[in-house]
Amino acid sequence: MHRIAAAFALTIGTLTAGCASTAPGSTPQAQRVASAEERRPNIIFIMSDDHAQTAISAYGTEIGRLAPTPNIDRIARNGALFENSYVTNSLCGPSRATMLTGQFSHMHGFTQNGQRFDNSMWNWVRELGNSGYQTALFGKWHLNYSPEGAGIGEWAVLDDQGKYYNPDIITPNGKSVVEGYATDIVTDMSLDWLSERTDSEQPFALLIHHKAPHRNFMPAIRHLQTYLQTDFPVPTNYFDHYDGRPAAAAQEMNIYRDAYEGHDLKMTEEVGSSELRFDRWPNDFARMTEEQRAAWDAALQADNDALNAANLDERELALWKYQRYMEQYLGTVAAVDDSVGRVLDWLKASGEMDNTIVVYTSDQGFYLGEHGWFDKRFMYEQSLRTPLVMQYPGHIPAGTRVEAPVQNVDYAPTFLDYAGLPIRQSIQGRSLRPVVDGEPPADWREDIYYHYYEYPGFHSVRAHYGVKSGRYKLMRFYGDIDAWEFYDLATDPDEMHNRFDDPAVQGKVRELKQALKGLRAKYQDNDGPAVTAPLSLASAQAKGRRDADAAAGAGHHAH
Ligand code: SGN
Ligand code: CA
Repeated sequence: MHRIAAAFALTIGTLTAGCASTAPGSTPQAQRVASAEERRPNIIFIMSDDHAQTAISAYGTEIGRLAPTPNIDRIARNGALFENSYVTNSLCGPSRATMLTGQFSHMHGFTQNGQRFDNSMWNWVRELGNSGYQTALFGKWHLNYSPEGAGIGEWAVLDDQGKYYNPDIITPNGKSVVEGYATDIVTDMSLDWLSERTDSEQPFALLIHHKAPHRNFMPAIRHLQTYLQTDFPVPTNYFDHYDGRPAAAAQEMNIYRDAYEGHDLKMTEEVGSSELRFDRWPNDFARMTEEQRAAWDAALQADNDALNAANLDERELALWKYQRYMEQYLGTVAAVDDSVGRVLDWLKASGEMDNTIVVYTSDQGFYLGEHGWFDKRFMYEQSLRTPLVMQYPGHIPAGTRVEAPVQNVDYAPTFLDYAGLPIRQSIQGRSLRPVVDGEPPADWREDIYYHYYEYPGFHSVRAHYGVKSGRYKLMRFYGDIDAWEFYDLATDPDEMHNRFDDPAVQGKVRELKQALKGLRAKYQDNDGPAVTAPLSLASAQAKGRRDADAAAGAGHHAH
């Protein structure tokens, strides 16, 4: 099924054929001899890219009900679901660097995409490797060209953002195209590695990093029609006017205005034609085989023809685009869920289940039409939140729900803790182990700190920092749009009413400013204006600028 370059085959071995099933991909290993108590736990860290909490059925959402994720839910059922799981900077590269190092963006230095991560920096995977773990990473890296020098035992990564179909895969032996669907390829490589581990007495740490459901949201052929008939509920603020929120007004991530009709929404030119409308980066489709493309076109033709035949007005078209976006996005999630199922089935069949910690998370959340948006970046709830479920049978009680606020700086210390290693000084997060054990330390954080930097950049979201403290949130945008926002999530969960200037909440605003100052001092973040620095008047009228590709970093879409 997969065409593999010779160099690649040498490193990884033959990939298993057939990807669609949830059956174990490979022959189970012999049962372990040692008991769980005698061994340190294996770790399987599964991370997808841009997966909204709202698109996971374990989170009890309406979208989850319409597009369930039964396998991700298995992890939650077997172990813990984190109800308040947040990122520190809602963007791919910074998040990944944070998860590896346990540090906020300004400490590890990778604040925006397009920068180069210093692979020689300390990371938890290398640390576990040094202490006797077998380690591997398959899928998206996106911190620089490859993980070379990061101390990961074996790896094969998607080039840059990664492609859904026939992706370029980089290994220590070079780069080559692997035919197939990215989510399935990454899963096959992971299961092959698990099956072929030579010393099954050594614990392992395996990182499975999917490209999906990242833009341009291309499902596997088998999932192209899965949600075509589903009517997804349109968010009440899909047609948001952004009153009182100048940075929200200036973004360029609106589904009906900024998503490309061909590249993102897969709309065609006219009835009977399969030619895509505006396809900004044609390579995502051009790289498909003829067979793949024919199957793709056939699956969407009727739906596209119907749209082209209908004479929709602007509002109707915007609503149609929302449905198409959801169908495509959730179609890619379906393959990720299949993948999680295959991994869990493998664990069960191999006898490793009880001695393995399995984590499912994403590099951040994502907008599914809230405020009219796709993408992430803002400190509003949908992109600040990230899914987090974790199982460790016999250690984390099944069905645990964690309310304590956690952040992705906590992952590295958690893995060190479970592996019996000391938590190093540089780490700014804390182990989640006592938290899932139901005994969070008395001084567990109440407030979370956030800082987004990438502007100018894709989608024109202004730099901002902020604090979330229980039901309240305070954010400061800075740069050409210099503005504060304050929300009471208990009365305004959709963050539509910026109450920063409301006299009734000035006590709370002062309190949160104090908290923000404290967090910036605690985490040693001096980037951006001081909390006490006054707003500059000149910035108030700043307008968004269209699509700041130029600033998004060299090598982006260079294929
Ligand atoms: C690409 C996407 C953007 C996305 C960034 C960052 N465009 O540039 O929509 O915001 O990645 O995503 S795409 O059409 O080329 O996919 S991130 O996950 O790397 O942070
Ligand atoms: Ca991402």
